[in-house]
Amino acid sequence: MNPRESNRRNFLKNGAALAGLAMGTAASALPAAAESAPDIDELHKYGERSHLVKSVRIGSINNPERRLKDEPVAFGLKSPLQDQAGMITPSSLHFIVSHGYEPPDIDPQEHRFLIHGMVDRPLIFTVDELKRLPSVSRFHFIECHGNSSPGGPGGPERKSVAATPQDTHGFTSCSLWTGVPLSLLLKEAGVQKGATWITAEGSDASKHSKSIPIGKALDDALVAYGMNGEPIRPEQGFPLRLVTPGWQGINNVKWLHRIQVVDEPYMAMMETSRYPSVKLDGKSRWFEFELGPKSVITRPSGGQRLPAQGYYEISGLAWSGGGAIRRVEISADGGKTWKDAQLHDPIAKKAHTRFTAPWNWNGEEAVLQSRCTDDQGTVQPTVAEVAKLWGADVDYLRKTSAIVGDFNAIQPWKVNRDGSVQNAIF
Ligand SMILES: Nc1nc2c(c(=O)[nH]1)N[C@H]1C(S)=C(S)[C@@H](COP(=O)(O)O)O[C@H]1N2
Ligand SMILES: [Mo]
Repeated sequence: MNPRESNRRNFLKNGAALAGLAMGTAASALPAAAESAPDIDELHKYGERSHLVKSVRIGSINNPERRLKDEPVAFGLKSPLQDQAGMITPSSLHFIVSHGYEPPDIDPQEHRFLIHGMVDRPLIFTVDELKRLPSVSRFHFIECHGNSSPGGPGGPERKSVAATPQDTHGFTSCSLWTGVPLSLLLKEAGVQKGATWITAEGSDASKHSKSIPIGKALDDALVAYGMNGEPIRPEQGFPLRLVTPGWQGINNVKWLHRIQVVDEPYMAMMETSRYPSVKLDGKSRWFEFELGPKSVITRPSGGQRLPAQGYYEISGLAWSGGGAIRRVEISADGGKTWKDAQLHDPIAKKAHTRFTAPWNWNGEEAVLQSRCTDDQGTVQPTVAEVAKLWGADVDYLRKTSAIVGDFNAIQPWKVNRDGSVQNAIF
């Protein structure tokens, strides 16, 4: 039993003793309680939220019905976006997608990180050695490119009228990542002429591997050890993870132990057989990387109920793999008219940005939507525009059970006269 648990038990025991004594006079109970007081210091050494706050990740943990085809075990938990304040996801609520089920239990003292392949000087780092190198801290979202897809593993709850933002968009989260720029490590190793790709490999049971063009590795990729001010959580890749800002989640290799510099993509399992989206003509799209602009209103949103007419703040999150969010527009009339929302600091590149807008509900039916634009000028598409890209029609997207990768269409929430809010899907 760890000290914290044992303290909690003592605390409970003492609580029971106190309750028993309290049957006598209150005065005689007090000194007894003081004698066996719990170690309050111990109890508060690592903080916890209020026991009255219940928001949790939900999803499928090794559920055979929800597994991707041929997958031995799958682990996917969505983040409760509707309960989040600001733009940082609490580490304990960061979404999880892991193909090797449980996170490996890695001792950071034992862990080694290797850079090899087409380099002049292969390098091996301990975690402490990485921490001696020049570091950066940056806000970045990580998003599975299957997030908000109308088909695929998260499809059934995503398409329900009862869906919440967690159901529709819960495979994205944003953290302050701290680590060493991969470009610095590659410079140190000396990338050889002709090198065009890297492959990054994790030390989980499934040895998750991902091929990444060297341009990204030399641009803004990070070998991260910190997450929101503390070591990366085990579910997120403790002690090291690759962060590829703005790129599909699959590239952000957790429990990173090896980067090989190569001259071609390695056609690893996930990037070829599992993750590519199959288009209508039966062809897969391989090696897509950057995620487009996306936003979702988190309040009011599906599953909530407005208690009365009057003032509400519309609040939500917007993000883009292309850069920073420049603008978010809100419509409360099903897309007829749009008004600019206010963007809240920090507005970071390839990070969630919080937006808000005032709204007065007059008790009539309303459809709430948000539409974001990034600093490249790319505008979040309508579902009809996504369908067109896909070579399909909206009805196909509505019915498909396949993953529609990078699905970033505008999300509508319908407010009914009784104040209930539901997923208007599309
Ligand atoms: N080693 C390893 N890295 C991994 C994965 C994995 O299964 N193993 N899953 C990838 C996928 S598909 C996604 S979407 C992200 C999810 O990151 P998170 O679990 O920290 O949210 O991690 C990526 N990195
Ligand atoms: Mo993913």
